[in-house]
Amino acid sequence: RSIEAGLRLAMQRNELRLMFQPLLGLAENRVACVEALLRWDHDDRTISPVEFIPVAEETGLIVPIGEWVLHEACKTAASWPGDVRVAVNLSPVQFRHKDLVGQVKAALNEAKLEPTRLELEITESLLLTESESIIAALHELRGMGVRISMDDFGTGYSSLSYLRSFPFDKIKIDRSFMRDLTTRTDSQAIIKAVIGLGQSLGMLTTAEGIETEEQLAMVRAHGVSEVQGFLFSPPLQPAALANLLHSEV
Ligand code: G
Ligand code: G
Ligand code: MN
Ligand code: NA
Repeated sequence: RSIEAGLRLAMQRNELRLMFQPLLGLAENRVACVEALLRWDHDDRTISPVEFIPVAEETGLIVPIGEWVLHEACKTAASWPGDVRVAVNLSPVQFRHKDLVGQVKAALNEAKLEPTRLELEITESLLLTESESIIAALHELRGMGVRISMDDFGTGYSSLSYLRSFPFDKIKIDRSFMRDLTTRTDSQAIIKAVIGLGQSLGMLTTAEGIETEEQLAMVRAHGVSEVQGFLFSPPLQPAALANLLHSEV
């Protein structure tokens, strides 16, 4: 497959890069966290992770690619002003690799980044197996001070049980719930309940995919901690993100 062949060479050819999307903290009214999003520039086009992450997972290439993402994200965050955190998406396949915790430690050390400045985003599918070694790795990372977020919450099979298998720091509510927020009362009720659930469990909540002022007003009224979406900012080039952060200090 051509994607696989190209992906094998992508790192040595420097074809991978990160974009950075800021999350706005509503209480502070400033950037609370920035999500690193992988891009692959190949053959005159930019390939979305939606296309190549599945191939990277099947072939195991996600392990070295994920390691590169960790190092690059930590290095970039170390240059930002203030205490803004960086969020990195992790694939379940990276957890099956034995030394994920060691990779995270190495990335933090090399960048001289405090562990409390790193967030790791995992999806519900990681916890499908309820594997003890995965839960142990999550606890070890959290014990170091790294924050663990549940990404795309609400799209998996049994979301609520996962909240009992691990004490997440943050729940990111999937953007599919924002799409019809202003027209469907059931979506509103779900959002309100999930934000309340997060508050009861002592977890921060992020509303993903906020594109309109109406959506923002609604999630704000329900007490969401952070918003992410095109209304506040799309994913930015590293320099543009750094400018945004410097304009805040
Ligand atoms: O940025 P974009 O909307 O194209 O991202 C599409 C999907 O790819 C999202 O689900 C996002 O979580 C995932 N993704 C982006 N960057 C990374 C990454 O570095 N590692 C992994 N595993 N997934 C990523
Ligand atoms: O699955 P995950 O939440 O990691 O996916 C992040 C992806 O969501 C990024 O690739 C980003 O491009 C995309 N994204 C971010 N904000 C918005 C938004 O407001 N609307 C839509 N449709 N996508 C968004
Ligand atoms: Mn994410
Ligand atoms: Na998401």
